[in-house]
Amino acid sequence: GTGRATTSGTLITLAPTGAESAKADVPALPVTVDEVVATARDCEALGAAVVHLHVRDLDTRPTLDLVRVREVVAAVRESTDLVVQLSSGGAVTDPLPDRVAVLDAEPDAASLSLGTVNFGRDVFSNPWDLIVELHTQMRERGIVPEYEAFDLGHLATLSRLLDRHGPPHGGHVHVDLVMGVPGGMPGTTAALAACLPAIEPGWTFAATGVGRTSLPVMLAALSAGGHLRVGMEDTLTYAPDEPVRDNAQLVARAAGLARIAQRPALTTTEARELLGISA
Ligand code: KMH
Ligand code: ZN
Repeated sequence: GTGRATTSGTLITLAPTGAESAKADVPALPVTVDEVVATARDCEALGAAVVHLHVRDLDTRPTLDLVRVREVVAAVRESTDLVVQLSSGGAVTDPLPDRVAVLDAEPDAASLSLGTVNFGRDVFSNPWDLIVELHTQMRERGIVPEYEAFDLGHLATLSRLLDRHGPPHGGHVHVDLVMGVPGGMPGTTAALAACLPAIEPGWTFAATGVGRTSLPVMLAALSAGGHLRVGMEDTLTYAPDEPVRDNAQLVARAAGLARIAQRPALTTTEARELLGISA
């Protein structure tokens, strides 16, 4: 494709927690309801428009327990205007049916990973039938997917998915390139550029680079007309030998670079319009 949809602004998605880091190792990681709400509010004020949520239990471990997931969704909705996007990726150890069941919490949006990938020493399992199940359930329930590509081939899977199973709820296709996972595509400008021809006209894309690839991926995405995802799910080091202080520090840097690129952060209202989410 050539005519990727562009907007005058940058959609910034905050991924504050993830499922892979332990609170004991990263004390600044938001894991309680209050911590998640506080970081969501701070980051909304700095330019985040979407929050990508993984939920932790009272022992700070990742959980897909629906009571807990609903509690966090409600608390973030109560205190912010952010688009609430639940992870359907969960943790690498989560049973696939439990990852589908998070849709019962009725988020505005949910992530939808497009293929199985090695994830360090683990395997992040996303077989075709799961992809179709999540896509179909989201269509039926009025949840907007954010497709996640960890590798170039995942974009071909997205084209095949849409050909066979129709457009997502809201009609707009937004795909996040998750780069720099050990086992997925590298977090480099060259890899991002290699993805561009596979992004079809009318789609929008964001990119996030895990670990030290955060900054080069961010700059490459901005220069290519893409959007951004940042947060402590993906990045725990702000600069060499400097741990991330909090999510706000990462969102502030992303919003600053978006401003410099003359594509300032979209508001939550603009983000809903772009993603096809009704207010
Ligand atoms: N926790 C990773 C194995 C997603 O949220 O959709 C998968 C992940 C993707 O974070
Ligand atoms: Zn995630």
